Amino acid sequence: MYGLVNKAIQELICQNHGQPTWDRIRETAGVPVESFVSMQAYPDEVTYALVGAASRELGLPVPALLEAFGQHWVHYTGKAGYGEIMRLAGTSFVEFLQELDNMHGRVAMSFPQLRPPSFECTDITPCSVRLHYFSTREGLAPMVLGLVRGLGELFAVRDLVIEHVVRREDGADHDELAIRWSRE
Ligand code: 1MF
Repeated sequence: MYGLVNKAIQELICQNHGQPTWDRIRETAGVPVESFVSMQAYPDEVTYALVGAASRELGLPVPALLEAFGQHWVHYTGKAGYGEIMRLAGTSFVEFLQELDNMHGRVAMSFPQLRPPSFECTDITPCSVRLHYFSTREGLAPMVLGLVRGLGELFAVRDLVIEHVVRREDGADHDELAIRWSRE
């Protein structure tokens, strides 16, 4: 994944636990890179190793870390200069979710090594949506939960509830999140 992802993980951990903890995590993960380059594509193994090492070092389950990371990603990319890409993608919470594939398409035009996931929205009502998540990668659905939570904050969605109702780890071909809220 692009270095931007690893940088965002680094920032989250440094913010919450400090530089010395991050240095230990990087070392346990066997990652020699001290500062990631945003526009450089790194092997996925680097990202998975960092998350695994953080889980052991902090005593937190991997899914909990991924969810926190997804939530952080929305705010991180907002301030890292991708706010414009994000704003182009929609003016409301559901509109944004519906535009995710187009947004990734725009990013992929400039960054050909991007392997974007794909999203589909069904069962849309004024206060709910079902989000289908298709990915070439495994185990990242908890991150998408966090991403949706972060977007909810961005769009000031009230009483957001997200349920992971269909799971690829149970043999389904993709993940599905049932999302509802009281008002936007
Ligand atoms: O393949 C990749 O490198 C990759 C990196 C990040 C693919 C996807 C993503 C973003 N995605 C990560 C979790 C899913 C991974 C998977 O299932 O394969 C999050 C997608 C997302 C979902 C909900 C709401 C917002 C989301 O992301 C917004 C977004 C997506 C991509 C970027 C920024 C915001 C992005 C921008 C520039 C990139 C890479 C990703 O590369 C750079 C970095 C710096 C300078 C130039 C290019």
